[in-house]
Amino acid sequence: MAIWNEAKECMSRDEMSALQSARLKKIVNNVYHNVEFYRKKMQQCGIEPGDINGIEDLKNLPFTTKADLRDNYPFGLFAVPKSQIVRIHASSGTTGKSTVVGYTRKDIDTWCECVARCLTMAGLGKDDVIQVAYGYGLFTGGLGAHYGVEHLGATVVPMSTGNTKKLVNMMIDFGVTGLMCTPSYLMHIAEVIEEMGVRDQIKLRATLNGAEPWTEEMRRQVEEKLGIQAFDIYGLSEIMGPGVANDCIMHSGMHVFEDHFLPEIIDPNTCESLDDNVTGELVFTSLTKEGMPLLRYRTRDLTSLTHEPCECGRTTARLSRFKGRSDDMLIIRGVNVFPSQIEAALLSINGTTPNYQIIVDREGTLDSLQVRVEVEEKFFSDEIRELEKLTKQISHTIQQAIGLATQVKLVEPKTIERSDGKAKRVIDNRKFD
Ligand code: DLL
Repeated sequence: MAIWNEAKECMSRDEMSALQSARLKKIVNNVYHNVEFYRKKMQQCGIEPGDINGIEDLKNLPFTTKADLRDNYPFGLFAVPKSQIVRIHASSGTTGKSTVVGYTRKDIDTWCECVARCLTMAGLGKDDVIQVAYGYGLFTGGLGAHYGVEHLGATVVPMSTGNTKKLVNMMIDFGVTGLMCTPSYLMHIAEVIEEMGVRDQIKLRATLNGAEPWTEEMRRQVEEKLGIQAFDIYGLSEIMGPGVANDCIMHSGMHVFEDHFLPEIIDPNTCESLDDNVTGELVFTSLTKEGMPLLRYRTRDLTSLTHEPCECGRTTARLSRFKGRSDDMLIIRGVNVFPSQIEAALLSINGTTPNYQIIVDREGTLDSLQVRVEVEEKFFSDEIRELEKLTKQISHTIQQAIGLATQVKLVEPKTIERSDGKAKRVIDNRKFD
């Protein structure tokens, strides 16, 4: 099995810690002297760069949040003069100002290398033809993936999102073997391939899917549908974009490129560090970023870490599949519910598809939860009894998973709106003001 950068992906834990410590000291010194925001924050905490001697001192550094990025809009957190910034990306979010990220030439090179590592993990190489069907533009998905494919030396087909039939036709005509898009768009592409009856004409082998949470069950379904291997790719604009972590052929967690991004898991309420294999909020410190290095950035993503070496030979820490984001968590009748729990429950049942929507309403003071899910066509042609049996089975399984009674509505295939970017799974009609 090929590894893109064996020296960095397979080093011993001691070597990795030494590298991270040296890089951390450098980055802390850099932000202290070049970013007023960090200098003030560190002064408020009574810390000077000389107090940070290695990763064991990480816990003394202040956190950074999305609000800090917004408050310093647009360029307040840049650590280099604007003349050294060669690219800007931004994410809009649902409220307020965009969060803006700037990259130097070296940052772009690092990003390309990280994406090339991800593609290599998925078994792709320079002989492959890879379609990028993430959105191109301010979103990091399209351009981030694009330049990574070029760096690998493979052939990139910059599809962006939108015309799915054209994408499928080109997949056939160009002999496409790799595809990068969101998991929900991959499901839609699989449906279109089925509708067009061209499954036996595609040469697709591997897909890299991320930018939104998805479950193991969804991965298995889509792999089976297309006869491919689907890999989970993680990233966020504030830290880099796609390519912060990726899962390997063992599919037992996403390897973090720890030589560039130092991960921690904290309790989101107390901010205390948590041990390996305990779920909490993922926090990253940039170790090599020049344009906009961040200290202890709170991602809001909920997952756990392990430092056990992987059977693939890589020694880098791995993240477990994401449970969701702390701000995705719904509180329904006082119970904490993550959409991923509902997805996993749904897809454990034969005949359901990963096309679903969660609708939360409030009647008087009582919250109600409805799950609309598409089921295979045959249930609608079968006797009504079959449909009722399946509805009952699904509500029972969801209730077991989340501890709440749920109204389940089975709908016919292609009733729920498809997305070519991040899917909108939850419609929360409650008013909180
Ligand atoms: O979504 C970057 C990206 C593009 C990653 C393409 C992978 C592929 P943002 O728009 O800043 O950046 O959103 C980042 O998306 O904090 C997670 O909540 C979520 N996310 C990204 N990848 C995954 C994944 C891009 N594999 C936010 N699993 C992150 C679960 C993911 N959630």
